[in-house]
Amino acid sequence: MKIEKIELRHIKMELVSPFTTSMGTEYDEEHIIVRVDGEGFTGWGESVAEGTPFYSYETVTTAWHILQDFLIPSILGKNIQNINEAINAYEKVRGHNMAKAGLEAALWDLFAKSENKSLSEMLGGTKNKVDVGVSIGIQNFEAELLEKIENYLEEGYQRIKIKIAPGKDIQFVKAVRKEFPEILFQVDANSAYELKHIDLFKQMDDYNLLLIEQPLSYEDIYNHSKLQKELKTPICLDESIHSLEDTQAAIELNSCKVINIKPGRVGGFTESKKIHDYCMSKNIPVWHGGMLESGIGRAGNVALASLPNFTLPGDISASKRYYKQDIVEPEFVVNSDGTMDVPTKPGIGVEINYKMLEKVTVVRKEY
Ligand code: OSB
Ligand code: MG
Repeated sequence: MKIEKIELRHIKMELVSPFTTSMGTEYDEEHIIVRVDGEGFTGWGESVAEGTPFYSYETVTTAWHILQDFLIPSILGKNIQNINEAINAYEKVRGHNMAKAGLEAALWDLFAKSENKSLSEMLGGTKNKVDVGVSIGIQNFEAELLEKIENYLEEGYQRIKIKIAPGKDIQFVKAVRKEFPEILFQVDANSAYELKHIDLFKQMDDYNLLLIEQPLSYEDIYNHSKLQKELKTPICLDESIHSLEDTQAAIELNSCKVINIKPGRVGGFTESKKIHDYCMSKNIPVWHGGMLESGIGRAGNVALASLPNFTLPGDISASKRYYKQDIVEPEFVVNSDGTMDVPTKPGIGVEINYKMLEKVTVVRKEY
């Protein structure tokens, strides 16, 4: 496949409602859309680096720099036989996983389209529907949260995740469990706590949580192993896992019992598949995280989540849960049974809504 042209777009999309986590409040989401053209085919990917370096050290600006000055020059104009050849071309670049994952996603779409296969098929997916959940930001009042949950459950979501932060945690957990004793329910701390908060997490053991996501520091594996030893509830790592090696360390040390996979955080679908396969061999369930993606990134997430060891519902929600209008057609919807259909058309399996894409583009550059 001759890589003839690459385009980057810095996009900014307004969220339907502000999203508050222990890291702050987001009103709109900035990402980079990567387009790769070759031999009459067009591939699309999304880099999930955000406007701020709060979830990850990467930002739209650092990802743009790494893409423009290192990743794109390593493959542009070259003849690339497969994805691994592309990855090898930029293997000297350390870190910057979100920049890498955006480009790799566009290449997967390009190769899948050229082979007339769906992305799910290319990745080794085995499911035609994936189980989905919803991630709800921190609310000011319990009543607001309960109402939101009620509405999402009515839409079919199979699992509720709430964000927590010190002072906004156990009382919300109690209120949700009281109102909804049976639902699949989990919390995400986004690294807001320390080992000294262990009693709080022990209290959470009484509320039948599916898991506690990333309670401690964003690079930590060791302290999570100390915390997990004291808890019945499974810990799930998100921020701390950047690679297969991190996954192996976390599982060997019993730092968690579940892994959240986000292709952006681990550098692409190739590394995601390795983590998925390793976890499967160790009987560790995985689920697909989310980064408030547009439909372009979401399409890739749904395809990846169709692999067999994604056994817990993902943070993969309908387009309308995030944005008034998505930049793909058809938009992603949740079925009443809490599943989402895996696209079957070639590549990402959805069309680009160019009018919307143009509308949300802040900067566009061609290489
Ligand atoms: O920690 O899972 C997270 C969004 C941005 C950054 C980090 C996280 C999240 C979410 C949203 O929880 C999940 C989604 O896309 O629905
Ligand atoms: Mg998380």
